[in-house]
Amino acid sequence: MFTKAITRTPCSRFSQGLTTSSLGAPDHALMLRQHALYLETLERLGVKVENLPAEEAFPDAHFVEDTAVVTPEVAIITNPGAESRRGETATIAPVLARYRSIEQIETPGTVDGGDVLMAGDHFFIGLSERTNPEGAAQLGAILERYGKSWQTVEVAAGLHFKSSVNLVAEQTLLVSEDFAEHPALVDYERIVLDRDEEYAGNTLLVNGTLIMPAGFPKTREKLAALEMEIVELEMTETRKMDGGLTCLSLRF
Ligand code: CIR
Repeated sequence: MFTKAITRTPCSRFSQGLTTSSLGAPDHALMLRQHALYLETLERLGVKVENLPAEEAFPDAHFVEDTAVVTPEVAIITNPGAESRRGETATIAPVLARYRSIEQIETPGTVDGGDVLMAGDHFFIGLSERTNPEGAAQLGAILERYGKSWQTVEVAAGLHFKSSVNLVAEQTLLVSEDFAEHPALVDYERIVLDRDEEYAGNTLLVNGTLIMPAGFPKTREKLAALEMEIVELEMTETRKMDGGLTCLSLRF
């Protein structure tokens, strides 16, 4: 059960953040409306949201998920893989320190929280352009000290591991075709996304409800088999900046 989430208002320069998408320039006013609905949805699901003020110096800073890995016992501040995002952790660490003891990933290790999937006491750490083997090893060593197990998984396509693989029930993963038969994931039930709906893979499980991006009917039908409440949110503006539902919050 998540009781808390940390989020951040997208800054006015958010369209200058990093992106590989060719979906066009995002609209700030629409982004703020979509972000507000996201916060409202979390609150409705029993999560107390602490929304931090926009950070004009860091246009990707509302993707707070990348700045930390939060377990029930500890918050591990990451060292984001993109140089332009390194400074984002400075304002997150003091907030998390109110709730958890703090650990830190150090250079030359890099980790983005978007590469880290918590499945109970087991952690998948994606190796990507943002998360390097040194960062994964540091994170794994910290997790072990708190009684957790972990493994690395190569991220072939997409920005982060959670662009392709997410937990939608205790033992069920929503995965892209690339990960459908991945040996690291075979102990889980797997729901496989259609190629043309891969963006919907970034679905967020919050207290028994699935929050998914709006406009992916085939994925919605597959998820309906889980017999859980499903909420669809418009994610068009976040998607233009390579982000998804999980990126916009730290939940614990
Ligand atoms: C970036 O490229 O870093 C941002 N524009 C998007 C980060 C998305 N974060 C995530 O998937 N956890």
